[in-house]
Amino acid sequence: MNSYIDPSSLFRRYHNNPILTRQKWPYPVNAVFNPGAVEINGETLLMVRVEDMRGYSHFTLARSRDGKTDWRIDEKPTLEANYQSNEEHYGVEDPRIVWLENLGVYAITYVSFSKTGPLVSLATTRDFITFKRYGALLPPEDKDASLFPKLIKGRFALIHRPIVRGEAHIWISFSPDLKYWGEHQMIIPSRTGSWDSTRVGLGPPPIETPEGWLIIYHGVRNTAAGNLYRVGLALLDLEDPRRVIRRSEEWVFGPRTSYEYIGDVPGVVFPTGAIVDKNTGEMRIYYGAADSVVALATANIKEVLEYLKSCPGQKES
Ligand code: M1P
Repeated sequence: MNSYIDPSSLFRRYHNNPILTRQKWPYPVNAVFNPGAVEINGETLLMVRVEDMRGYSHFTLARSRDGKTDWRIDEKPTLEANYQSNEEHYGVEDPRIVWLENLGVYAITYVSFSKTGPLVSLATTRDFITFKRYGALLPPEDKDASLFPKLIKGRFALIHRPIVRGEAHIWISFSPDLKYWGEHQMIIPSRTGSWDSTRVGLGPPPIETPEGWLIIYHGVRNTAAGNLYRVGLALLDLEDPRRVIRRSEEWVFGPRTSYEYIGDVPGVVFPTGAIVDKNTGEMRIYYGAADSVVALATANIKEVLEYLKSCPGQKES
């Protein structure tokens, strides 16, 4: 008999959550949440979505030596939206960051709130001081996007979440140059009747592991009390990430605490950044809670992969 791994034991909340709040911000804001995460020179850098008192968002950096304590927050916005443009007219949201070795840059995919709806946009940077904007990658409505941190068979690969006829599933697309995108394919659909029946969307960027690309995603169920945002897992083939090797039937993390239930949008855990300590196997998952604060959960990547290997493979369609 297979030993049962309790999925709710995999992600453990940091005891000093939430780690970042609007009260700690150096200037007046409404909320801080859904940060991109990256490790640079041994420091953890969070690119935090900051919502101002108009309801528009920009990004501000917070840095910590251990990724848990003593956060140093930039005194002013690090990347403001270009409010004059159509693309970023209502602000920028939910960054995901990868290091692109082949270009020697960090790539930030984010949601631009355009006049015609949410778009997936791209900016690159070497130093998180100056940024090169590439504009929108695909037409609206699209969100929850990240590049893979390496080329797949010589091409860039992007996971994203278009809305097609009201349905919100996770897709993958490929590009030779970050400009022209094609071979669009749905890979992780929402599941009727399940905890992720209403919508799904990518969380942190795909994480390369010996077992495949680890995908942490959010799933939404619409309930009588509103939407519930929880977290599930999937594993994609390393060579061909269009192939889903495993997908959890259960959610592994969901709202339980007061800071996940009391805020602008109650009942939301929304991971957008993850950093794996290669020495200890500890994975730090940074998430927005209730669209109001930044919180941290930790997991052991080996345990996560063991659990995923016990999950069903994707049925061939
Ligand atoms: O309010 C919860 C989240 O809702 C949206 O996510 P999605 O469209 O994937 O359901 C996003 O706007 C996100 O920023 C927000 O945290």
